[in-house]
Amino acid sequence: MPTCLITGITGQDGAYLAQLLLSKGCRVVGLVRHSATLDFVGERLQSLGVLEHVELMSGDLIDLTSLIRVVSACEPDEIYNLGAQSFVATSWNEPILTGQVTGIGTLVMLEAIRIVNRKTRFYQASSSEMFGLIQQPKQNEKTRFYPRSPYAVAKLYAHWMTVNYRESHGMHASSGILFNHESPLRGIEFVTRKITDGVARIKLGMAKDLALGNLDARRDWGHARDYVRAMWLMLQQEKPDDYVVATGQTVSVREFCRIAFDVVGLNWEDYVTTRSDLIRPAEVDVLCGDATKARTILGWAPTISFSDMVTEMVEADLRRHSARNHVARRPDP
Ligand code: NDP
Ligand code: GDR
Repeated sequence: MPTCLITGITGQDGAYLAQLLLSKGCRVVGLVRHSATLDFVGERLQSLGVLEHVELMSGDLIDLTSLIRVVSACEPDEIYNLGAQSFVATSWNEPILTGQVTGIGTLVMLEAIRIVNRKTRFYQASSSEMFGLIQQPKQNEKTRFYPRSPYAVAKLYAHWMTVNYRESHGMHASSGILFNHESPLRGIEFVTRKITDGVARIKLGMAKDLALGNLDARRDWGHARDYVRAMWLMLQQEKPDDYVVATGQTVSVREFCRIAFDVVGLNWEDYVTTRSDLIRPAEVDVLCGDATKARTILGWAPTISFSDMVTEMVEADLRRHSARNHVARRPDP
């Protein structure tokens, strides 16, 4: 029974990955940051019914000693490094923290592995944001990078460090260059979840409109449940490598709005407004991935369609808000 350590286990991908690894019979250990509100640490894990099946150990990606302690104690066969300051817009306001956690944090984990046991397999959560100002219409593993945000620059540093440790120290270190992936567990600040949450609130009479930034931005959106499977497949290969994971289709924010409002029978143009302060200092206009390598070598392909994903997200937000409304309106006994 392999032991797997997940950093970022409290995030969207961490929760789905924990569920997948448990279903494969793995022992799952999660790194969690100390927090004064520790009660809420497992909300996503709880929603998938896996919280009581994972072991949580405290530590922080920017603290080498905590990582050495955790890696020594749980002796993982595989480490999935998903922990990051992952919200692109925040990275302009907190560029140094983003560099420390998202960039240097990866190096700290690689060092912990080199010191404790360099046979441990390592997965790095690289990002399509590294392509930024795209250099070719469909991006694959050979496409030149052009990061456009402090987040993307930090991810690029972490990506090359992963490659470097593979080449310098012979480590089984792989990097998944994942394009955007969403789900009902997506953080509320990301545009897809902001839209589906907004749709639910408008439908239930809790909000009148929804303010967004650049409606013309286009992304290659898949489902997180499909994408964590690709992470696991990468670490099951004999040789470490880098893989693009994407659907190969690109959809605009505007089109996402139309489809999400359609789910509840509303016309998006009656509700969506734009606000200039939500426009980014440097935008990534369009991303579209070519996952031929993942398909060929890993046998990976997405299974959940875009429209099914949007429907699942809208319905989950409707249920969540309806339940809250119900509790709020219940008369005193
Ligand atoms: P989330 O933002 O949902 O989760 C981020 C996780 O990182 C949280 O568990 C958070 O913990 C943890 N974290 C933050 N700072 C630290 C720290 N200093 N030490 C330890 N843990 C920390 O991200 P996703 O699940 O969406 O993404 C997972 C990874 O994949 C991230 O690295 C992201 O950048 C990358 N990625 C995501 C894509 C996507 O579309 N989702 C696409 C490509 C890459 P806490 O709960 O305490 O805040
Ligand atoms: P992204 O995701 O930056 O691609 O990073 P996000 O959902 O934040 O933005 C996608 C696009 O939508 C545009 N947009 C808005 N975005 C947000 N958040 N809020 C808005 O109101 C809004 N209006 C328009 C953005 O400008 C952008 O073009 C995600 C993260 O998960 C990263 O960690 C990951 O690496 C990449 O995906 C791949």
